[in-house]
Amino acid sequence: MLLATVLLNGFKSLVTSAMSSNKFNVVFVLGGPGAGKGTQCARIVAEYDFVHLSAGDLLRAEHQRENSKYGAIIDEYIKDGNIVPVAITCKLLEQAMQQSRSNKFLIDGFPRNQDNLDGWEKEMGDKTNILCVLFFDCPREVCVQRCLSRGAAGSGRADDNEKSLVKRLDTYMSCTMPIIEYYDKKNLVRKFDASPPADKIFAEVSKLFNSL
Ligand code: UP5
Ligand code: MG
Repeated sequence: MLLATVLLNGFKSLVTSAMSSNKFNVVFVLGGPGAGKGTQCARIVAEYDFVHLSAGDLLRAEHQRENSKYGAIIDEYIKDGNIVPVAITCKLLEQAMQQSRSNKFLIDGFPRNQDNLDGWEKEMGDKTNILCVLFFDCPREVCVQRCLSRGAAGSGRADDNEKSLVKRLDTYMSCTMPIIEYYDKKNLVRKFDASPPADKIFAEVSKLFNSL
């Protein structure tokens, strides 16, 4: 109990000093496909003063934008469950951050490999404070079931099918887990069991955000 209080106070002071600068404040949100990153982010922004930026949504919107020079490449990467080159994703994220009036962001689904991490640190490292990394830990079969159900319900996503999901999950395990481990070594990761109902997960997430 005492240790938990000490850790929470340490975390609070870390966050307070990080937030006091003029930089963008960022919470990264990671977890497997269908882990519930978007669902939890929607709930967080409804109650707390953060703006939600989903890297996947930004890429899908760019793919659909008329005359986008990246449309074809994004389509190819997403369908194959691969990770789009960081220059494209980072540019979209930075644009969205600059256009927002906020300086507190939930960045959902990024960084998901070493290329993303290197590109982010090079372009955005000096302009941002990373407050923490939310990690929604979800069993593989639950991830698959959620994405397939969403696809069957008409999500329209090119990657909500069995073939893409095999690749998405492999990419997550081989490329994204090492990034989560990298941040864990920096003591920035806050892990949540992503299998219970969304309300129950959010009750845990709220405890963290109430302390920010
Ligand atoms: N659901 C959610 N929570 C639930 C719960 N607790 N109990 C029961 N059901 C729950 O949820 C998925 C589904 O599950 C929904 O139907 C929801 O109602 C239900 P969601 O909140 O959408 O989960 P999320 O983790 O956001 O799943 P998503 O499919 O969006 O995760 P991905 O990481 O696969 O998708 P993303 O959009 O981030 O990326 C897609 C692709 O874009 C990547 O594979 C990659 O090719 C590309 N990409 C990049 O290249 N670079 C990037 O930086 C980002 C993406
Ligand atoms: Mg999502």
